[in-house]
Order: sequence, then C-alpha cells, then structure tokens
Amino acid sequence: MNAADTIVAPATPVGRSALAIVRIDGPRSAEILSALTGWPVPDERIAIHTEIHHQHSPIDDCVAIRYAAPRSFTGNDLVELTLHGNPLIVQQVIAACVELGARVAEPGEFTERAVLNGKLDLVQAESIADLVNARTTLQAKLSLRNVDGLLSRKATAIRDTLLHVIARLEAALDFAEEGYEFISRDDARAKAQSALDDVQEIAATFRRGRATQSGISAVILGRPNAGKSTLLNRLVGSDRAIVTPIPGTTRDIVRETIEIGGLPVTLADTAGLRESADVVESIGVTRARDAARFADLVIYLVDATVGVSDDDRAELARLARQLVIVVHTKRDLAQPPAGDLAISAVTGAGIDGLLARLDAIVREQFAAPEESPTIVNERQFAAVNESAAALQRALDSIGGGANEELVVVDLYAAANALASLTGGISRDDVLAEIFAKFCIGK
Ligand SMILES: Nc1nc2c(ncn2[C@@H]2O[C@H](COP(=O)(O)OP(=O)(O)OP(=O)(O)O)[C@@H](O)[C@H]2O)c(=O)[nH]1
Ligand SMILES: [Mg+2]
Repeated sequence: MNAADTIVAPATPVGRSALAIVRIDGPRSAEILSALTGWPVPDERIAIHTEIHHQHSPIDDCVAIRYAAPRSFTGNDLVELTLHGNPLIVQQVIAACVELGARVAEPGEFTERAVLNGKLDLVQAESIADLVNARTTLQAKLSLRNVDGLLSRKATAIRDTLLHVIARLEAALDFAEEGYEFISRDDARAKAQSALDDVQEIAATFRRGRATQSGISAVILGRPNAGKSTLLNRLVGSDRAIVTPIPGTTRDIVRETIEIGGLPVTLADTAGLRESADVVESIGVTRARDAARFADLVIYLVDATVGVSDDDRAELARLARQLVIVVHTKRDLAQPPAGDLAISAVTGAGIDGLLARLDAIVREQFAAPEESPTIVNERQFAAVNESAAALQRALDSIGGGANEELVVVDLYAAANALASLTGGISRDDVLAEIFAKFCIGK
C-alpha cells in the first residue's frame, strides 16, 4: 500500500474553533511529523502531546497520532495533527508540510485512497459524503447504515450466490463429455430467480432512498387570496413571502425548506391561480402550474369564505395524477366542510393537524425504510438495474433451454453489475466522478 506521494489537507472547516485537524497521508507522513516535532517517529496509534515548529520558529502545541499502513483510514501511513482551531496555524502547518515534501490534497483524495486500498468500497465512500452532508437525522441514519456496509453486504451476498451458480455451471461445461451435472437446471433457475427478486427489491428502494437523500417538493397552490403565502410563512416560522389582502400579491415562486417526517421538504408558495390580463401575473400562474406538475406533493388551499368553486374543480382536475391534499383556510371566518382539513392562520387552529397529515404522508410514501438496504443515487440505481436486466436474460435463457455457456455470460454480467455497485471493479471515471463531489480533507 502507500500511494507514491504524500498529501496534506485540513480535515475540519476553516474558521476559529477550539481545535482543527490536519491530515498527512502517504509514505513521507511519519518523517514529516518527525521534522515538525524534532523528535523521533512516535509509536503508531499513540497520542503524543508535542510542540511543532518549522525552520526554528514554533507554530503550535498539538496532539499528534501516527497510523502505520495498513491500519489507518486510508490504508497508508497517516498522521493526524490536532491543532488549535485558528486558520493561520492550519495554514502554517500545511505550508510547512509542503516544504517538507507533501502536496496539498485534491477534494476527496483521502477517501479515494481508502477505496483504492480496499479499506472502503464505493457505496461506503459515497455514504461518508452523504453522512457529512446530511440535513436530517433520518438522512444521517440512512447514510450511516451504508457506511457500515448494510447495502454492500447485501449486494455481496447476492453476488456470491451468483458466483456459486456460475462455478457449477462452468464445471459442468468442463466435464460435459463425462455427463456430470454439478447443479440442476431447476436449482440454477431457483437461485437466479431469488437473486432477481433480491435485486428488484433493492431497486425498489430507490424512490424512497432518493427522496430521503435529496428531499421532496411540496407546492402550495390555490386561487388568489386563498392564504398561500400566509401558510408558507406560518410553516417556515418567518415572514418569508409578502402577504396582503390584494388578490394577486405573489408572482414569483418563493421557496423554503423545512423538515417534515425526517425529510427536507421544499415548500413553494406560488401565484394565485386565475386568468389575468396582467403579463407578470400570468407568467406567475404558468410557473405555479408547472411547479405543481413536477411536485411530489401539492397542498391545494381553498378559502373557506368562498368554498370550492368551479375554478378550483378545474384546477384540481388538472392535478388528477398528482398527490394532492386539499386544505380549507380562514376557518376563523367561515365553517369549512366537516371532515376536511381546515386551518386558520389567525388563530393557528388546524396547523398541527395539517403538519401531522404531512408528516404521515411523507413517512408512508417517501421516507426510506429504517432497516433494509437502500440505494440513494443514480449510479447505484443504474448498477442494480443492470444486474436485474442481466438476471432476467439469464432466466429467459434457462427457461428457453439455452446452453450453459449463454446462461453463464448473463450471470457474469449480473454479478459484475453488483461488483460495480460496491466498486469491485475500479473504473477510473466512476472514481473521479464520485470523489470530485467531496471537499478537500475528506
Ligand atoms: N382571517 C383570516 N385571514 C387570513 C387567513 N389566511 C390568510 N388570511 C388573509 O388573507 C389575505 C390573503 O392572504 P395571502 O397569504 O396573501 O394569500 P395568497 O393566497 O398568498 O394570495 P396571492 O398571493 O394573491 O395569491 C391576507 O390579508 C391574509 O392576512 C386566515 O386563516 N384567516
Ligand atoms: Mg401569496
């Protein structure tokens, strides 16, 4: 192990804090530590408290830990310096390391090294980035499960089953003349079918996994003056959108993200829906309808003092294929139909009920399951789908009485697609794409 060169970067954000961590990774890390402290290389995995200096001038007092390959995060020789959290100190330490032979790391380079050294697989590496970027506890939980390897273990188990079948089918090919059978056709079919079921089950988690990871959008829609901007402000807890008694106040879409049911939900307040001669307003109305069409959820507001009008019915008909909840507003002024959701922005009545309903919808329809292996991005989804397609071809071949060689080709393709999920096959372009999303020091 040990990449050819030695890299250095801050592992904590730039800014003033109690502590800041600098990581040095690669073959020269120990000797750089020794040059900074003026002491011999310390034992591995022992925290030492030491002064560090460069060219005879002291830089800081720090705690240093040396990790020896392969027992480190990256699998290389690695040093972690815990400094005082001042960006000037961090800068000086990094400059000193560079003068001593290190180079400043690229974004994600530490994690990339961990993957290349087999310390982490690709799913785990992606999940570290997701964990660091998580905005809700559910997102963090989901990411942590995949850092721990829940998805990777499941993919590896399916792949092992396939390799087992492949090995037996190939053995049968090798001994074709003797007429040996190492696995019956029925058995091969059953194993491929169960692998397909498993892979499809993983693919089906993508909708929820992606929703949980990326969040969902909820668009607030309704006739002018229905109380859309008032509701947005109420839900986000600040005067984000302009509210006036004049119909047609809102034109541009106003977006704000809050947490509902463990997911980031981006609420969009839109222009009141009506035909208008005003150019600006009608552009706003078009934008409102477009936003609703692409929304995960539409919250359609009806002014209780007006009731559901023909215009409302026409708008709701356009949304027939969407997930829509109808909410009556201004219930302090008029009695809404019994049983319907109703709120008053003035008294606050019904807001908790609305939030409870939204929470239930998000949990039931969008939140990732707490325990099963879940995929969260397009790359993972593509790998799983590729595997499913190959398994389907293999099953068709088995069913159609094709010879073993053909079946084996597709089973290999299915196993390789699963390997590409976890990174068993390291393709430079895949690696580059993933690690470019990291920040420096990870
Ligand atoms: N009494 C009462 N007034 C409300 C309620 N919700 C909103 N209003 C009032 O209704 C008027 C319109 O509210 P907005 O929130 O601006 O309505 P809107 O749907 O955003 O309107 P446009 O942006 O014009 O489409 C304002 O005067 C609000 O104060 C409510 O629950 N009760
Ligand atoms: Mg408005």
